[in-house]
Amino acid sequence: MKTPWLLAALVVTGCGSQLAAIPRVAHADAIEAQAAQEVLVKLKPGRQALTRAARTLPKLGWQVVKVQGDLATAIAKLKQDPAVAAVEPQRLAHLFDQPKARFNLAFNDPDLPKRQKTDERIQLAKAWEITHGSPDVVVAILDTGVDEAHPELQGKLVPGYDVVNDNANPHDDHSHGTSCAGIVAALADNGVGVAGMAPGCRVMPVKVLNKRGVGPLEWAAKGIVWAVDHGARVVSMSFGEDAASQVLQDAIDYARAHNVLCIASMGNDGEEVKHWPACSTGVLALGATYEDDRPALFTTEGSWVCMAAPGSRVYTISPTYEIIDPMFGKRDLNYTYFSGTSASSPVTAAVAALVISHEPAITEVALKLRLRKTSDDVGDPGWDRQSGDGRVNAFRALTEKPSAR
Ligand SMILES: [Ca+2]
Ligand SMILES: [Ca+2]
Repeated sequence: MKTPWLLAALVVTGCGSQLAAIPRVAHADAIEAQAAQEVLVKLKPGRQALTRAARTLPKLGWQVVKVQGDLATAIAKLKQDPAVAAVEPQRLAHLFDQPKARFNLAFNDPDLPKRQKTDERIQLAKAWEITHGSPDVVVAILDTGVDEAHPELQGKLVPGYDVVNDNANPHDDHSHGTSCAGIVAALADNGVGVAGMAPGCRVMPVKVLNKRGVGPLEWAAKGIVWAVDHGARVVSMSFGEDAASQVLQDAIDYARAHNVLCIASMGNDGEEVKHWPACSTGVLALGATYEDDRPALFTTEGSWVCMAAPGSRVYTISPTYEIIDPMFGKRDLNYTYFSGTSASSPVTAAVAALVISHEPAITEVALKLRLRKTSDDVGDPGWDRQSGDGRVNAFRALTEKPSAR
């Protein structure tokens, strides 16, 4: 409800017996309706007050006059009155509308600005005005597991599976999987750290890679089937093998037959190298872009790339315990900047999860098309070998429904 504070001021500053008839506490709508039939009149010095005055502003020389009939006619008539110096309609002041949501105004997570450039590229704040994601929509992260005790994953995980050790505890002994999971669904609005890009959705951790980040494709195939059978709508795979695999293709076909979208990273070779599942039929293969939207120089290129997503310095979570990588040394604790096409897959998985939250009935085929055709063209004009159709755009994916071309 707009507050007509100017009218309230008039009631207070006005004085004299004429005010007695005006209710002190009137319904705001009544005051607004009354104002529509009032005119403010300023008299020339020394002129007599108009007898019709309902109220006065004596120190300013103004009167409030009630008008019968058409306001414009009354104002025109008053303007011709030689005693009148000025006349204007009673106008309503109102509080300004709340400012439009700016960058990440929605949540209080203090480190969200560390992802600002990325989020702005994919129009995430505008997408969040439509949906933060539904807890019913589950993204399977097929990776090295997760730090299930991470404060930013509390309430954000559904039960997962450790294919490597064949148990129900997909604990992350590498860090890669935790960072991917955080990109999708890190806890929002808890006053710490970051927020996932689909913070209302949930993650299913499926460990298919060991602590060195390696695993036979049999594990990946088993992981895909397990994720599909346990309710995932999206499978994000930030890994690859350099040879074609029929068992992997069969698992992907199984996912697609169950309306589950499979997303895979192209790789970080900086040249054309075939990896599977990126090359597998029916997979959404993702290249990476820098924060300024250039296709990343490190991204693996090829005719099979479908689209791209931010994959440079994406701020996310990392395990709360120490992990020493034999190649890269000590991993960052709790939070980290995460780069590579490994980031592009979960970014896109999060956007896909937002779209499914908004349109639960969307098919895997339609979703793939939607993500591709609502992306923003980057790099060389049109489809190109680094970024495919373009860089994912969360807001456009939620609001545009392009037809098949
Ligand atoms: Ca947070
Ligand atoms: Ca392009």
